[in-house]
Amino acid sequence: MASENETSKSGSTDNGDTAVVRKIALITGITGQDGSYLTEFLLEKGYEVHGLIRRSSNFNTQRINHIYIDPHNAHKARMKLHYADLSDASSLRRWLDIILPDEVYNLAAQSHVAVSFEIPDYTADVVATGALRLLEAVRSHIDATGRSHIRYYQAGSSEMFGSTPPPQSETTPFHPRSPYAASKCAAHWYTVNYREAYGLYACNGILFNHESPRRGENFVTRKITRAVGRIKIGLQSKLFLGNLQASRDWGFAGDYVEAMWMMLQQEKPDDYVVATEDSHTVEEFLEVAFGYVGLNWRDHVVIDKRYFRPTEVDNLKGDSNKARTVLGWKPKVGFEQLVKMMVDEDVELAKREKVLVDAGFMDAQQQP
Ligand code: NDP
Ligand code: GDR
Repeated sequence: MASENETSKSGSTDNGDTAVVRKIALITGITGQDGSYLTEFLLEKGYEVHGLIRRSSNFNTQRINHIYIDPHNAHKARMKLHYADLSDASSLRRWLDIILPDEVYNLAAQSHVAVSFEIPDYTADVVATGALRLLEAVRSHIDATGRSHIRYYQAGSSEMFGSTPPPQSETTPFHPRSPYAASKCAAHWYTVNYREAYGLYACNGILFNHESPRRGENFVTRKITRAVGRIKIGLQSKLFLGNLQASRDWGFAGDYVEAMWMMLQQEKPDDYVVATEDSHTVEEFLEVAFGYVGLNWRDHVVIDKRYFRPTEVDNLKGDSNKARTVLGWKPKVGFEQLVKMMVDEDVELAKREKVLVDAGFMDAQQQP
């Protein structure tokens, strides 16, 4: 049976199946945490999903390998990957013309706040100008093809609120505190401008921090849960961290990608804050994560000044009333459940590493 995003076409394919016209999504940043959850979510809804990946000297598709089907199996493979880069405008336009997507999700970014102080120029090029390049590619693609039904999602961030005190909603002024956050503000306003200037169906999701077992290992939550797993299994003893007093509104990435999709299903495009409305300090995260496996974080954590930022964002806590009432979205996973989910997975991962270390295939310092 066709799902809500498929339309059955009369006739049959070479292998006798009924042909189906599917909605097509194009995702930048498909190899990232959110890209992987969004792809699973859209495949489940019956979409054909195309992801843009950038060239890397190592394979960078670990988060989506489990859903990858060799394209030679053409009738089974509904996720397809293509080389492109947000710094390369012509590649973006070319893939739009070939893929003909119904929905475009711009998730690609140099997404690490601390790293953006080290590579500000590159961060602005990818996060701010990259979003502009993609918006312009969509606009010119529509001009050339008349495909005006195309919808665009921009991955905005609670970092844009920066030093403005909580609770933060769609009407809260931005005060960015890093090159990353300032670049996300630019991307936000480019998106608003393309909506107003060209009538593009374009939405900004202003998402508060969201985590998962697939979170990059240099974000604080995953850094902590990786260390908890490795300390518990005996592969590590110390964890070096920076500011423990910052508060974040942490949700589960799997819940948040659903909100992205919901934004693009509305009659009119708009901007939405997505948040749990519950905030905790890094120290509270440590308490729950270490406590869950019977450890005391104070025995292991060492404060290292290198992890402090030139300007910090002290306190983020969202007001997601609009998303809850208009989209009907709400988070399913709470703070403690999220921490425990991540610790459980990372204890299992550390056990597998231990097997490799014991067999001499891996150094205890090394992480696969
Ligand atoms: P990740 O860092 O996990 O993923 C970023 C993705 O962008 C990766 O696929 C990466 O590719 C890709 N990428 C980086 N640079 C380029 C480039 N120049 N061209 C093309 N692709 C590129 O981020 P998340 O999944 O956590 O976040 C998704 C988006 O949401 C980001 O824009 C982030 O800034 C934003 N966001 C995230 C929040 C969160 O809490 N997770 C909260 C609010 C906003 P590769 O795998 O090769 O590195
Ligand atoms: P954030 O996430 O900056 O909120 O950006 P991160 O996990 O990096 O930092 C959260 C808080 O923890 C403090 N901290 C440390 N952070 C890191 N990374 N490493 C440490 O050792 C450490 N010690 C303390 C930080 O100072 C900060 O206060 C994330 C990213 O996903 C962005 O892309 C996204 O836009 C925002 O969330 C919303």
